[in-house]
Amino acid sequence: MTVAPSTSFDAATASTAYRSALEVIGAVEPRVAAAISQELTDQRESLKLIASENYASPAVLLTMGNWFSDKYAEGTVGHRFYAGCQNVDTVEALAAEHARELFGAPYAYVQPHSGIDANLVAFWAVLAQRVEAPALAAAGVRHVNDLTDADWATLRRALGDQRMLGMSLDAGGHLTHGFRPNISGKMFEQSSYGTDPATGLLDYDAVRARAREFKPLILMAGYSAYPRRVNFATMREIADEVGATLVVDMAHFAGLVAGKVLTGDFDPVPHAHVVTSTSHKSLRGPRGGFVLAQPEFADAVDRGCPMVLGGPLPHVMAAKAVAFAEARRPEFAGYAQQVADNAQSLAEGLTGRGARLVTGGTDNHLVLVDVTGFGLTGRQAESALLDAGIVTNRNAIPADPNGAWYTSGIRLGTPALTSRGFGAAEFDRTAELIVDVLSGATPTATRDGGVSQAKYVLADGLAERTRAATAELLAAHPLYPGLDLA
Ligand code: DSN
Repeated sequence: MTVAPSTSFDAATASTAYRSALEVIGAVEPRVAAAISQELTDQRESLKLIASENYASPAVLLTMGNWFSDKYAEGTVGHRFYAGCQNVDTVEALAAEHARELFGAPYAYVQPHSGIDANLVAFWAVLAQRVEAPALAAAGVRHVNDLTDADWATLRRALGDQRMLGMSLDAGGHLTHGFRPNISGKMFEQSSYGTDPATGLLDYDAVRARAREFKPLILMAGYSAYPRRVNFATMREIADEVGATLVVDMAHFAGLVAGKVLTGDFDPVPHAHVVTSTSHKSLRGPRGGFVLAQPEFADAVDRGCPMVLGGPLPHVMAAKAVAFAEARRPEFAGYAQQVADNAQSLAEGLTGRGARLVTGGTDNHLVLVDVTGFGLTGRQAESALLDAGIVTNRNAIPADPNGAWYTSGIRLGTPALTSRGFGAAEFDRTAELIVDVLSGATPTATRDGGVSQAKYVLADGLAERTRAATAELLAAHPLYPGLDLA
């Protein structure tokens, strides 16, 4: 069973709503109204395989365009620093309630604006709970403002002297897990665990050995380009053994957790001290973040605003409530299972046609293709596929010979096209088209006789033929069918 957002709304009503909205917008700045319309056309016409993107329902999207956007609401439900937050309280409480119920979590904080914000909230909550609180207790005070200057200087040094162990970037980890281009890399001394060079799979013994040696405050799990499940029960055992706090970033696979595809040891919520996520991606909600926590971290997480967040976005919290309510419906589990099944079909379609996948396959929503077998860099593969109407993104693979810019991989995800109603047959056809394009792309020579990492030529007519084939697939599974802006 596939469940597209298109099946869950009344097309005539949504068309009226959007036509009216565009008329109102167009009366002020017609170019913006035109760009909004064009974006729908472009999304309808592209074969979107970006693993982190999806299509939210009209109910989610419409919830974001209203006067909640105008309200400031620093603080928490019932405890705001501004008057007049009664309706914001309603939607924030609803979003948190739905999140707790959806994920079986004791506590949910729905204010983060994005995934990086959710991670920062989590990291500061761990620092507050594990480093600051004991320092305040030792000094016999309740608040940092009550510390002597000398104690405060000591605490600041202690806060800046903590360690995080996370998955390496080329194994599929994320920049916000302690890497230098992100502020988390400046907050923590970071070390990484990778994957087994032979299999590409996480090696839990190696993670344990590294954790014993490095003794991190935070053991970070989660990924943006690892195509397999992670055993969070084992990660928690490792964290407990070395006295670390387990933080799991489930942004990519939250939809599979919500839809009960990832359960037991593979569901992070019962095992992690703190779980962070985005609400879009496989969860199919609005752009935003949220945090789930065990009770001992709840108060510290609640201080996310003003610790690291600006005023919450009430219109987005309202949309989170709508999206979480959608994800609590039984049909969302069908959608999530289809996302995973489709990833299997895509993986089998690719390997059956000679492509090499990192880890040899998938058991989540994404596959990572090593394109060096086609004689291409990730950048060439990404561009060649785009020429042919297939939207992907290049990604490093473990021990990538082409570095983080050109890379040697492309990452493909199934959440968006599954929302359009694609099933196994469509993903097998998609695999065929991808292999055709990659096989028909040839890197060009550089002036000095080398091989370009960026430029390539496509076989005659290949882009046009592939575009025609993708158009056929997309026409059979229209995005938001019946939604008519004209
Ligand atoms: N940008 C997201 C992704 O594509 O995975 C993660 O931050």
